[in-house]
Amino acid sequence: MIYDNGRNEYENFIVTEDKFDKRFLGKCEAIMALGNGYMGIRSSTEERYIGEVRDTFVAGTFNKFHESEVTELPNVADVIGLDIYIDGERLNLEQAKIKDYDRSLNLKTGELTRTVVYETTNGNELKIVFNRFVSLADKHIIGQKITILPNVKDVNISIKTGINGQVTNSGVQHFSEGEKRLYENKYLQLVETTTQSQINFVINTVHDFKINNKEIEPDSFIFMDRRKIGNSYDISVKKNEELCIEKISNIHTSRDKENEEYNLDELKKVSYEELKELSSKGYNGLLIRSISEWDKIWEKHDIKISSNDDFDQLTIRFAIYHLTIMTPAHDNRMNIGAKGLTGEGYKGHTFWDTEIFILPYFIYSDPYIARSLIEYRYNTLPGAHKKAEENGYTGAMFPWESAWLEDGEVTPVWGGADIVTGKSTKIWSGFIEQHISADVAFATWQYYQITNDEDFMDKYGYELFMDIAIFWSSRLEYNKETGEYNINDVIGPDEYKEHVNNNAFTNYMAYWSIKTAMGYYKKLKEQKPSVYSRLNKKLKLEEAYQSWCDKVGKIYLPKPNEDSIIPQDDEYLKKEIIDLTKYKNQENVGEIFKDYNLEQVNKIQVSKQADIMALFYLLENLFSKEVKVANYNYYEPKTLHDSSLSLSTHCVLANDLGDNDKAYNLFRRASRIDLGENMRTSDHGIHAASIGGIWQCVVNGFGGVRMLDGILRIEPNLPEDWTDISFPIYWHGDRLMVKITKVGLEIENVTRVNKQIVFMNKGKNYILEDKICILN
Ligand code: IFM
Repeated sequence: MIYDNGRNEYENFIVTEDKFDKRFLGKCEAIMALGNGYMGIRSSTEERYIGEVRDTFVAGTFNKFHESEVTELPNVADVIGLDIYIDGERLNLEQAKIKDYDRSLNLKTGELTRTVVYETTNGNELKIVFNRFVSLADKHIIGQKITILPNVKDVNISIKTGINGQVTNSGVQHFSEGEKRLYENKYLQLVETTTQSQINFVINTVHDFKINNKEIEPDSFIFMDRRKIGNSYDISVKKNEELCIEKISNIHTSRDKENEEYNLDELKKVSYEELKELSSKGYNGLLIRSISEWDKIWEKHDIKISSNDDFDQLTIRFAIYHLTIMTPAHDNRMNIGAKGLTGEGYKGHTFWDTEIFILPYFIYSDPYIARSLIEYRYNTLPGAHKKAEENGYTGAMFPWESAWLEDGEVTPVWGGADIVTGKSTKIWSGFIEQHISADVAFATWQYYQITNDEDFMDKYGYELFMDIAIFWSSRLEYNKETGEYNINDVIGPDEYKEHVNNNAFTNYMAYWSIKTAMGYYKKLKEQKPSVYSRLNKKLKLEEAYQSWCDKVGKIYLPKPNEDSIIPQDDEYLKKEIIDLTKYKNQENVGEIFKDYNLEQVNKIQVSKQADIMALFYLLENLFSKEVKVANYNYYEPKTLHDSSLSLSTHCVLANDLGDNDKAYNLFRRASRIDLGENMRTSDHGIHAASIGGIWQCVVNGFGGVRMLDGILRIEPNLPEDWTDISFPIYWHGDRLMVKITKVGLEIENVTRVNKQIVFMNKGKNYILEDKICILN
């Protein structure tokens, strides 16, 4: 991989693969994926290879293939793939004598470009340039352009191209076949319908050809096959002539918000007409529209980092790019998958990754989108109630993995191999990883405190809080011996510890959820009688409040022991301690499972990811620095960072605790999870939470931005290698530009909705009006 190919306006905006290696197709398919939140397409090459994973996803279009399987995001018919034959020889880089190769994703424009110069077996030399984008302006549009230039001799070129529904999710076909049709001898259309959720997909595509910029109409021949429609084109191209093929496609579904009223015939017509109209603008015309939307993204969100290593600047842009393309900002019935829209990993499901790792970026940078993502949780309340009922509780028990609004829990039950039993490992998270309900409450609170969006709270936020507190109250278990309430048999954030009692993170967060709901209960009763009476009717609030009052003070909250260590759960500190050096130095995550199965790992003091550290990060004010340091030093050496969610939290914590070098080192490791040199880490898709975590490292960590009990705190601590950084944040509806240098901090209120904004720095309160500078 090459990271410094960008020049001038594209400096630190370009990610490049400089060598074709079929062993590592997955890496660039995922990290160079294209998308716009409506859809995402893995960047598999046009020509096919064994080992490729060719995926196109449309957000929120889940399907359940069979009763025995869980709902997943189906892989939609492919328009990207096509076969190119040069004098009868299929383009295949495995066999070609490659003279030049470059595949680059331009993060600034969202365009993917691949240039190949190669020698054919009959002594010709061809330069082929492939360009591609998924439009950020016209969200249904995919543009492709292929330019072919024979350098030595004339050639006959054949192209087989169209729409290919013969794709699956690892072998599972989610679609029944629909109509295939060629219109006006030019426009191809394929209809397919998901087998269970009955979502209609209409995919259209059209091709245009030019030689030396002059339109041509090559001989064509239509073909149809099961779930497949296409055209073959034959074209003769002379030496040094340039053949340019443009393929413009669109995808529409019956789940599109704007299509709720449409029937299939109308959808076919509308989508076909859209393609006709938009394709007339040509690849370049459509690309320009898309780029102008990308320009707005960069203008609004770009973060400038002056570092000794330019990779740091590229990294944050890589994060902003992916945060943009992974997010279905257009529809509050949808959320972000743990792999975004870049792979089949985790089946497109939403986890706490959104609330704790990704939402902070949106809350501080694009609150409108943050609101939509939390509204999704509100819309999934029927599923959360269903889950609570199935488990004998009341209130909102959010599913660990979430898909359709009404689904409830969709975590698969069986996972990877158990090296001891030879069976599949049971995935307990869907049954007992329950902190997600508190995570949703926390995100709701964070959104509210940072935006002051009272309308959101009235419509959704207060209700979420009340419903979540009702769940926790019903979940608490009374311990007669201690007279306290426990939460037994759970998995905390650290998934290497299953069936534990009193996971500190879960207990504290449950306590915090109830406490905060109680505060809101009083506020509603006193200040918002109509909201109160609506919710009281719906949720029997008075009764609920009584139970919160009875229980909240008796919830068991694990306290620091004589060494200041908070037990992660009732048993953790009693477990065996082993030498973890081998696994701490591993190149790939999960090496421990080559030696132990999960049951054995359960018995060792080893953690997969941040657990107590995540608690310190969220409820920062509850713990002293001394306790934080002691716990960091105790737990981090036992943490393998086998989850991509771990490094960024540790980075922020290390920075808070004053170990700036360690923090920077952790940041560099976090930023390499997807973008780095390891060619295997992203095979199943990028790590969405870790990408949100990169932003957290930069803004919450080194930038020192935090909301503490409703107050803005900005307390930067730049790495040694950085000279300055600047970034925008939104606070109570105002856009603030924060600039941090080695000598101090400058904050400007660009929008001035609020006359004054109070913020804290090093224990002192400041008032921001227009602009303020604080010297170190
Ligand atoms: O949500 C995470 C979890 O914390 C660790 N395993 C992967 C999940 C999805 O990213």
